[in-house]
Amino acid sequence: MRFITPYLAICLIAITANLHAQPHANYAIIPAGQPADSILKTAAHISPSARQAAWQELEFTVFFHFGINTFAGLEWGNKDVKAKIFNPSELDARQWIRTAKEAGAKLAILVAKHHDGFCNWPSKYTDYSVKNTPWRDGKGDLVKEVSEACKEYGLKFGVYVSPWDIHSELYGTGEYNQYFRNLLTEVLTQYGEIDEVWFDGACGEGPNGKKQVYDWMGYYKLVREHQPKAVIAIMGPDVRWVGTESGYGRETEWSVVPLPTASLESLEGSAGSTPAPGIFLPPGDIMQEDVGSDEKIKDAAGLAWYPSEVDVSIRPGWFYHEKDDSLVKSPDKLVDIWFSSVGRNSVLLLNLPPDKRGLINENDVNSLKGMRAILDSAFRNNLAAGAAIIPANGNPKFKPENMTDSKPGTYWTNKKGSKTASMILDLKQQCSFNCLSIQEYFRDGQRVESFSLDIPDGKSWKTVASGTTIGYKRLLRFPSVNTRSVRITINSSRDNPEISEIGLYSLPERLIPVNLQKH
Ligand code: FUL
Ligand code: CA
Repeated sequence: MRFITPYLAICLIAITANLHAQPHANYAIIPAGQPADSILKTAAHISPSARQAAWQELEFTVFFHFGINTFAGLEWGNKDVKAKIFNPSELDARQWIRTAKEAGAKLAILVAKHHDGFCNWPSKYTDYSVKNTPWRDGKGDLVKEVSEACKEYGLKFGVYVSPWDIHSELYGTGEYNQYFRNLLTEVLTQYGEIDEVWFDGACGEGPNGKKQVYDWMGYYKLVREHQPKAVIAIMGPDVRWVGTESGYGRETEWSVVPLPTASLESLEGSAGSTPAPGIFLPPGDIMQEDVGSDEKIKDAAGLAWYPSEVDVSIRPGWFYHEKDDSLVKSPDKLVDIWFSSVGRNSVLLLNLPPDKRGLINENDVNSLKGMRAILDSAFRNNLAAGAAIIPANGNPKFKPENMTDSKPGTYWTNKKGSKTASMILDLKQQCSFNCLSIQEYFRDGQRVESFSLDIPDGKSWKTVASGTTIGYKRLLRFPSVNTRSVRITINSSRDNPEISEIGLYSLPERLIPVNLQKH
């Protein structure tokens, strides 16, 4: 023992503890034979990486699908579409970003290359790009223009680079992965900071009828090397596709999910080409209704913080088509989507496809303005802000007012190990409201499994709304109530719940879905 200094001993204890519970890591490998309650506790303490946490707090992000398909009238392209048809007459990336910013978006993701293979920047590795188009006499660079507009307006910038390539002759051959890595490197190194890299999983046929085996680990390695702050989304280890393109996330949405053995191998580094700790290949079954319940994780060999992103287009297609001009989603529809994505522990990624002029169409702009106006007015006045909060079993170290200080970094919790909680909010006057917003201090993990909101009913209480998971944020709508006090109960939780924010709001009644319009 004489070689073990106190410092070394502390390190060894830390390493051993880490192997078991992995506190504050965004994944855990579960040793065989762990009892279910210990797995649940581990799950409750898995927390987002710094890049995942920063991404989650963005809440609302936008996509721009724009490229050769905009002019060909296609969604996926075909190999015969000529580059020269790309010719936006009034392209103004500043208008795109201004529109996004005014709608409240915090990050914009540009399709740099879609499945058609056309590059929206003048790549030196292919002729199929903006450099062989009449736009800006072949001198344009859309990735540059959008990234610069993002900097000007203070939005974060992301890129979509599709590995599927309908045009490249190399696709399906041994050389394609190097070609794709070359394109990716250009995008990752020429445009300043990138905060999200979006990889679609589509793997169709190329021009020679062959499919490609993608080198995911090689792609991830480039992203981590050149853009360490960027989350790698969808076919990547940081952000999970919610599983639909409807705009509606799950009511029960866990950010911690089980990982299959293949992913564990890459997590542990035994796959050989692991680019960084925590990198894994996404599990294949993320479209199912239940991705992370107690039942799902009870036999897990590994768990990871893998939060959900809800992508949806403001139009029927991902690219602009004139015939869809009358089919732009209405402000009310977008607000419903907001409640069902941001309000269900997900980040909303709303696609705004610029038109053939290279502008976000007036119809889309108007819908976005309408959505923003509704949200601004709905969330302007938190009726719980000045409430006196009386918790039943609080931990005295945490002030109840932490839940109404508008600071996501402060929270209240109850006694350690206690998995239920209850609190009464005295609103100090009669108030009318129909919406509850509640947030967990997600940087410590996601824990709440069931909660409810009650109002006084004679000598007892009556439940007016209830939910399962909370996570980063949960919004519940219900028919308006008029009351001076409410009770919030956490009925079950994977460990002591940490609540960072509570809000009570009043929405126009038409925004309460019909199926919720009675108590
Ligand atoms: C899908 C693609 O196939 C669509 O064209 C679109 O880019 C969407 C966001 O992802 O999988
Ligand atoms: Ca707070």
